[in-house]
Amino acid sequence: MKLIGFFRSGASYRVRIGLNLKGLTAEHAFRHLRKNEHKAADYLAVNPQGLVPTLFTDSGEALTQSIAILEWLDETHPTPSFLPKDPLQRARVRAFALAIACDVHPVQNLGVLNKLKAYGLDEAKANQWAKETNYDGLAACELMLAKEKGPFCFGAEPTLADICLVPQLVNARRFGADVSGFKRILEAEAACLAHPAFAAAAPEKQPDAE
Ligand SMILES: N[C@@H](CCC(=O)N[C@@H](CS)C(=O)NCC(=O)O)C(=O)O
Repeated sequence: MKLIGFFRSGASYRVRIGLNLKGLTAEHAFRHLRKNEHKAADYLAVNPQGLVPTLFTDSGEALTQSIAILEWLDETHPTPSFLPKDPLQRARVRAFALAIACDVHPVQNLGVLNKLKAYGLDEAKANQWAKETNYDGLAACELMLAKEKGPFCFGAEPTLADICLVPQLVNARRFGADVSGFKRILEAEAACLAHPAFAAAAPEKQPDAE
């Protein structure tokens, strides 16, 4: 397998965690987002949205969208599962993961921030937008965990929820969101960061880290 990503990309970070949790190794290649390498013609040919990550399977198929990639990994390598067995808990885990992947991450993404600036918002206001998006989204996520046992988001094992949470916290802090009041989220993050699969996937540990 080959993963095309970028060290600071939260969506790439999710897939790195997923690969590590499954005990899989992949060749890593990079597209520098600030240098617009993800918009080059050769990359658009495999990822028409011009977004990282893309995962190439061993048979050369290009998979896009981190959640779809993680589901594919989970379906092709079922152990350990990214989802609990109980259907209700599965729905809760998915809801948490999608709250981040669909409703927080895309709204504060580089492309959106660049668009806001192109429409006249200055850098400080664009960053404020990203900070509030992260804070508001994570505040809702904290409430979603209120009745869930730790130490991970949904119990004793990491799930898709943790895979989405940890990278988003990096973004939230980068934009200055104060996450210190989110006790359950921080408990889950601490459990994740102590887990080798999460630790090895950290942005600063990647070969393209600056
Ligand atoms: N929903 C997509 C999001 C992918 C995405 O937005 N990737 C970001 C980096 S985290 C990106 O490529 N941004 C470049 C841009 O917005 O131009 C996924 O989960 O894979």
